[in-house]
Amino acid sequence: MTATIARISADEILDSRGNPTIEVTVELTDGTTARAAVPSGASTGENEAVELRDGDPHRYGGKGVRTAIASVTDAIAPALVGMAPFDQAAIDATMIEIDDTANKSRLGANAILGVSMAVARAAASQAGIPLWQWLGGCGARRLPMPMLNVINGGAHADSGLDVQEFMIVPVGAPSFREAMRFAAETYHALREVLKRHGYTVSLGDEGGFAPRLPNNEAALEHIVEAIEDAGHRPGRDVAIALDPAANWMWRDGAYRVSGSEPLDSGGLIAMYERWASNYPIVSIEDGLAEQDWAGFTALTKRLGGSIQIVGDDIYVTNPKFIRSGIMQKASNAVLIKLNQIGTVTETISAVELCREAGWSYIVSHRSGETEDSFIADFAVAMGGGQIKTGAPSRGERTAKYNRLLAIDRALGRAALFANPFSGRK
Ligand code: 2PG
Ligand code: MG
Repeated sequence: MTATIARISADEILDSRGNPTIEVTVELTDGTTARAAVPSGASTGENEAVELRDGDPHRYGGKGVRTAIASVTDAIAPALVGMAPFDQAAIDATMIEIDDTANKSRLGANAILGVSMAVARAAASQAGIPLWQWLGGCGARRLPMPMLNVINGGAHADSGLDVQEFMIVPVGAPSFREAMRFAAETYHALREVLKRHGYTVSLGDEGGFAPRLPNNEAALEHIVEAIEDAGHRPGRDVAIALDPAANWMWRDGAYRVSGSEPLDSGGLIAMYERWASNYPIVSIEDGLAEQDWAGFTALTKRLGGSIQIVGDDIYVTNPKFIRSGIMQKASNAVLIKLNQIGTVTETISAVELCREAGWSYIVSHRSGETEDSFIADFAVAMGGGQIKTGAPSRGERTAKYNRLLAIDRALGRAALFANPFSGRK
């Protein structure tokens, strides 16, 4: 007889910023136990599914998750006990039905996602196969190209930089393992470059450096210098990806970028165009603010032929918004975050939409993470060939990279790894 769900419980643990988050445990009737912990963003999109916080100022500054835990134990568990863990879609649909809101605000997306992920793990464990194989099937064997955030700005650091994430992409590496070597070497070279120029090398939320540089161009310059110092060729071996997270720059009807007059969409796009011609940039995420759909379309028209244009806050992994994006040609790629939408099933639907449109998709961490490495397995399972999960430093980031190294080892010669940008530039 197939095991069914016997018990679901939840605990309040800490994320990498020291804020509480939820960890869910699912136990099956045969004793199989699986856990999952939920991450949390700082630069969130307006339409993300709601993360339930207690709001009690006497505990964790209002950020406690006891109400989300109560959602799991009092509302979700009674409905799911007795169901088969293999019925991921039915389990997620049941939680969506009980919640009965458009943005998961009754039960909390943190409660729902914790259960959804833990159920997937329990199912994989019951089936006796790794999570990436359970979610991706026997064809899953593509390791993702990593995008590693090496200079942190925006809402992730007090570096004063407008661009939230300056990432390196080891495009010329022949394997995932070598990609991690290229990245770690460049990261260490960057530390020396920054020190040489007199900057501090303290870290931001995602493990990248948070130097108080005079402007965004200085960050790009120093990264190119670091790639060379590490013995790699800028653009050929290691390229650059940006997440300006432009919501952060949009104030009082204009984009505010230090060292420049207030800009409209056209001005900001012209600035990206300049950067793209001066530096080896392969991808720009959230180049415009989330309400600036026309700006997104204009940026895609302008640079989308040669560069990956990614939507994050504008789509919030929600098939409804991704569908509009496809109609409006607002980008050519989507950032995929499980907790923006709140269930494994809906996240897979978002990925399927990208595939149908011939768009790229990048599985992503959040700036507030845990040691949970679910997204590493998820990235291999979805086969999109890209992941972004921070610097090659700090345990909550290396947990994902190290899990991918383990999957790479398990796949051995069957592993596939390719430069997703080779056809573009
Ligand atoms: C982003 C993410 C992850 P946050 O904007 O892409 O890097 O940041 O989790 O703070 O939304
Ligand atoms: Mg983003």
